[in-house]
Amino acid sequence: MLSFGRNLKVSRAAADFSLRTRPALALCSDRRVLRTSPQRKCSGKRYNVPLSAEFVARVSGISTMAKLPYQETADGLDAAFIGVPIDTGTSNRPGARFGPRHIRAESALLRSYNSGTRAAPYESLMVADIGDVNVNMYDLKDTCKRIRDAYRKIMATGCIPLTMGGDHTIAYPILQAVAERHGPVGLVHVDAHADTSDVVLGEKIGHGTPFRRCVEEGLLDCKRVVQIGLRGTGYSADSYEWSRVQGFRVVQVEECWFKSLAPLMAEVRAQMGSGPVYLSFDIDALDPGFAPGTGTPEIAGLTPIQGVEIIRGCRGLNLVGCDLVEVSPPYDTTGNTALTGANLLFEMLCVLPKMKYF
Ligand SMILES: [Mn+2]
Repeated sequence: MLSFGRNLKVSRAAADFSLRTRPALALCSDRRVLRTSPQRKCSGKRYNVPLSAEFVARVSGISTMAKLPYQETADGLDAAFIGVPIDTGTSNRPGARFGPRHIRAESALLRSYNSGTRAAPYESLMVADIGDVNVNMYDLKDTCKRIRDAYRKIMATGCIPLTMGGDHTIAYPILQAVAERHGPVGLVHVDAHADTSDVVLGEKIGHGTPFRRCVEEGLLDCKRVVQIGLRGTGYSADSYEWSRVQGFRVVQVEECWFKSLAPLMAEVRAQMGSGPVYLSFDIDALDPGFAPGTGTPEIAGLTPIQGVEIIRGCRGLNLVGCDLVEVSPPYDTTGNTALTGANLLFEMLCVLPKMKYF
């Protein structure tokens, strides 16, 4: 049994444990308490605390995001990691259905504190992994309905979802549920592609269309939408004209090359104001040299540093949901794309409202 948490007191006890090879249960004075709520009762903390690799081997245990506890619903949580394992909306290389489980596996390398920003997420918020949406691999429209229904329940609890994709189709039903709760939201959309096509191969639903559908349904506050990192070949001279006509700010990747994106994010924060904001981060925004494990890679993309700058630049915004999509493990031969995704999700957690910094 490895279900104990970490604080200074327990760390000392756990160090004793490792030296004396005493059973982990000895850390908990009351086994009945351990069975009901192992993390919190044992650590004596108010919040869930991931198992620390100082005392529990990274490779051990059931694979959850950041080695957090698993629970079935979002009840009682401030933020939840959740997987949406689909790639049936993908137009090119498949594999994103395996994204959540590979992000979880690589996330075993994450630690509790953000040494760059001094954010302490597990001293600030109640967080857990709530598993995956039960998708329909044979019917994308039914999958969208299932996603919307699942996120309605999450949003009803007040919990902020941190989603592991899955292809980018999922942003549409997620935003349906988010907007039901919050009204039209601002959107920070980081991507190589605008994902605003109307119809692809005669279909309205796919990973190239979610933000067109969102605009049609009034889910976005279009003056508070920014798309960052767009690039690659297009179908016409004015590939991003539709976005601009809606009122979106479009920041093509050429505007990002060789620069810190901190100044851009100051402008984005002014654009977003105090209203609710959703952050949608497609891993293909990063250059495929850094993140090759994705379905529709485009050369000359953002660096991981710029990706982190964008997310850290969202600190102070009224974030109501975040996703990290399009990690495709079959094309991720080293696991580093999934690892990058896991780190970016941790960075997202570290900028949520009510985060404490030490
Ligand atoms: Mn996308």
